Amino acid sequence: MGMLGDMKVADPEIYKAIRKELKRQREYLEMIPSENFASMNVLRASGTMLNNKYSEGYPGKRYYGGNEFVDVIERLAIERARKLFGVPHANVQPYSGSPANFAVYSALCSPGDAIMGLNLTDGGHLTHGWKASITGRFFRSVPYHVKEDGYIDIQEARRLAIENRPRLIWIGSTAYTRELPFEEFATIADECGAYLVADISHVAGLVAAGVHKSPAQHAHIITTTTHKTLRGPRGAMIMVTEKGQRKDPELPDRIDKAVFPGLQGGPHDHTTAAIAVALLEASTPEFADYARQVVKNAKMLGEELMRKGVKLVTNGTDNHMLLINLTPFGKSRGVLAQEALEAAGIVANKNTIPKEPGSPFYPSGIRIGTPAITTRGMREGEMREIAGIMAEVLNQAKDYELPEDAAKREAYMRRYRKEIKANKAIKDARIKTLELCSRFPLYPEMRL
Ligand code: DSN
Repeated sequence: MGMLGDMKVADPEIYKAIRKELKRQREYLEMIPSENFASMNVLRASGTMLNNKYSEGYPGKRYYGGNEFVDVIERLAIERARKLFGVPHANVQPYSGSPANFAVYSALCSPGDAIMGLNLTDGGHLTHGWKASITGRFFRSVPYHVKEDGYIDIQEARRLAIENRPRLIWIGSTAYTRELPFEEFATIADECGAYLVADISHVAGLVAAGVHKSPAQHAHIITTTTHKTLRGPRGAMIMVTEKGQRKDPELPDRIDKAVFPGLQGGPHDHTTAAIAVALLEASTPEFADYARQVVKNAKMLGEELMRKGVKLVTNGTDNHMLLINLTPFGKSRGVLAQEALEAAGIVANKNTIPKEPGSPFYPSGIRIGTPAITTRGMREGEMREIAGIMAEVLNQAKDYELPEDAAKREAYMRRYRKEIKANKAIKDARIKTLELCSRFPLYPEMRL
């Protein structure tokens, strides 16, 4: 019997949707930089009966009985996180990245405190103080930006930090393609007495493999999701560094209390087990090879795209991600390009670019990444092929222009989708992406 047992009979609707999703993942090039394909063992661990347990508290100090084996699992996850990232304290219970970040605020800040993070449309994350996030409403958010060349404006950040004396400074991003300047931000935070929190959600796998600088010597706290380049289950961790402990010996305890009972109830023990499995995998030489290849692939993809006239923010990448600026490339914008790419079998996401002339919902960029396609085994040769396909698709979409009048946009999109699906070059591109996917089978051993 397959992974889903008798679900085909017991719940045919969900069974069918899961089957279709597996087929979609197998037959599309997954290029959203925050997504990846977890190993079978990570999926197996997160699909266990650990789902059934309540374990409020921490190993050895639980509010429920029956946690003998959950304690073993959580201790292993903590130990592996500490070793992999070189930190003295790890909390593996946050449900995901946003609650992890909010737990950090709740451990360190009071409502109204000044906080700083990279502005969302410059590549920062919602939870780093964006106005639509609760973090931009509960705290006095002072965003810093990137410069004209797309690199973080360290001088502006320093000036703002000295003027505003923030309690907490974030260094991290969702759409920044260059190495994060941990050291420079540590100097700024130290100068103004702030806590420096490195949110390495995107690059955690690269940091673990030594392919991206580690923040462990520079930040006081590190947060990360576990499912992006780290290739684990959907979850998150908060780590306190030695520097953090020196600044405040109570910090580990304050973080733990902020997660539980401050913000969360019972940890998701099945996720904790899967995090532990992923951390063990991430400590292997094979994973280091994988992470190196992720970056090589992103660099190659970027070079090839630029050779074909596609403009990239910062003209390239140091990590797993590329940010395409569509403004010089015809009239098409993120939403149109995303749909055209998907019709051709490439899943990417529309994204804001620095000095965004549109809005977060109708942005001017496309964000792509190589973590998932590298997990499938693709290398530089395939990146050249993909760059060719992408450039052709973007070319097909480039003369379409979203109406200024928001009321006309829905009808326009319906017409656009029809035309794009009927477009010969896009149909040809779809044949090529299907062929590429079939050369690099995903989860070949998985039976549903
Ligand atoms: N959704 C994540 C990303 O795509 O980067 C951030 O929360």
